[in-house]
Amino acid sequence: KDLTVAILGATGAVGTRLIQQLADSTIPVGQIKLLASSRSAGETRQFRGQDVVVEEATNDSFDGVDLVLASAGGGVSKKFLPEAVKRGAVCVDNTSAFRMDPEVPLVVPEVNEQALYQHKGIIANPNCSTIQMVVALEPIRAAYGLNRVIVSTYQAASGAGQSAWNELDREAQEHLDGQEMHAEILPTKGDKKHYPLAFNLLPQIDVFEDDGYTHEEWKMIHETKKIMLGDMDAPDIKVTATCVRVPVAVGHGESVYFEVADDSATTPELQQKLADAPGVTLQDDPDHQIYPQPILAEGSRETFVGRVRPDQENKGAFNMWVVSDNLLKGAAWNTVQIAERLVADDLVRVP
Ligand code: A2P
Ligand code: 11C
Repeated sequence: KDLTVAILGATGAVGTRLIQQLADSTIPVGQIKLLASSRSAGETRQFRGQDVVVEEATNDSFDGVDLVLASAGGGVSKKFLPEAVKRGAVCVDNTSAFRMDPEVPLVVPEVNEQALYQHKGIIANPNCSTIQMVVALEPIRAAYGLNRVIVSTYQAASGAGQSAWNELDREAQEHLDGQEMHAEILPTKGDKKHYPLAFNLLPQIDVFEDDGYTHEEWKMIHETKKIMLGDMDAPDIKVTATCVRVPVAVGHGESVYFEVADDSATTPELQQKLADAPGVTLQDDPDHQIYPQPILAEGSRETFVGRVRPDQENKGAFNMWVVSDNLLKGAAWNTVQIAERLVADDLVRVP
C-alpha cells in the first residue's frame, strides 16, 4: 500500500536531506506532507519531481498520516509526535526527545534492527556522533567483545542546524574581510555566552551537566550503551567522550580508542571485519595517504574508517579514525533507513 508520509522540520538542514533520502528510498510514498513552522509555511519544495507546498505543523496535520519523519527539535517532537501516534501514525524521531524512554527503541539498523519489533509508535534515531561510532564499533564488538571506548569528536557546524552552518560561513567571511567575528548561536543556542567557530575550536557541544561533561558527551555514553547493550546504564562497556566543534561545514570526525575483550585480535583482522561490515567503507592505506576526511564523506550514506592501529603499549587496545556525513548517516539516512526496514517488516502500524 502507498503511504502518506509527513516530514516535520522539512525546511531545516536535516529536513532538506530527509526529503532527498526519502525520494531516493524504496518507500512507496502515495502522498507527502512537508511541515515546518509558520515562518516557512507557503514555501515550495520538490519531492520526486513534484512541487509540494510547506505547511505549518498543527495536530490536525497528522490526520491520515501513516509515517512521520521528524527533525524539528526536541520540543516540537514532544508536542506533536504523541498526537500523531494517537492518530495512527508511526514516527521516526531524529531528536533527543524520546531516546531514553525505555518504551522507545533507539535504532541503528546495522547494530540493533531487531529492536524495531518492540516499537509502540515512536522510534528514536540516535545522535549523529553516536551513530557513526556504533556503526564502526559493532563489527568489532561482535567478533572480539568490547570492554572500553574513549572517543574524542571533531564535529561539523551543520550538526547544530542550518543557522549554525550559516554562522560559520559568515564568521569566516568576516575574518577574511578583516572584521570582528560575531557569534550568536554556537557553542549552543540559548546558552549564556557565544564564541566564534571560524578559525577556532569549541570544546562545548550542547549544555554542561553538573558533572562537568556536556550533554553531547552524555549522549555518546548512554546512547551507545542503549544501542549496543539495550540498557542506557549497562556497565559491560565503559565509554567516555570529549566532544569538540570544529570549523567544518559537514562531516563529523572521531578519534576512537577501544579495548577488545579477546586480545588475540590483530589489526589486519579488525580491518577485514570493518571492510566486510554493512554501512562501513574502510579507507586505510597510510602508504598512499588514504584515510577518511569530512569533505570526501559529504553526500555519502557510508561510515568511513581508517587509521586502524594497535596501541603499542597496551595489548588488545587500538585506535581508529571514523568519519561520516552527520546529516545523512548521522540523521536523514539513518531515519529513512529505519523507515525502509519498518516498511519491509510490515511494522508501519501502531500496536
Ligand atoms: P522553519 O524553517 O519554519 O523555522 P534546523 O535544524 O536546520 O535548525 O531546522 C529546524 C527545522 O524545524 C526547520 O524546518 C524549522 O522550520 C522547523 N521548526 C522549528 N520550530 C518549529 C515548530 N514550532 N513547528 C514546526 N516546525 C518547526
Ligand atoms: C551536534 N550531534 O553535532 C549534535 C546534533 O541529539 O540529535 C544532534 C543533536 C541530537 O550538534
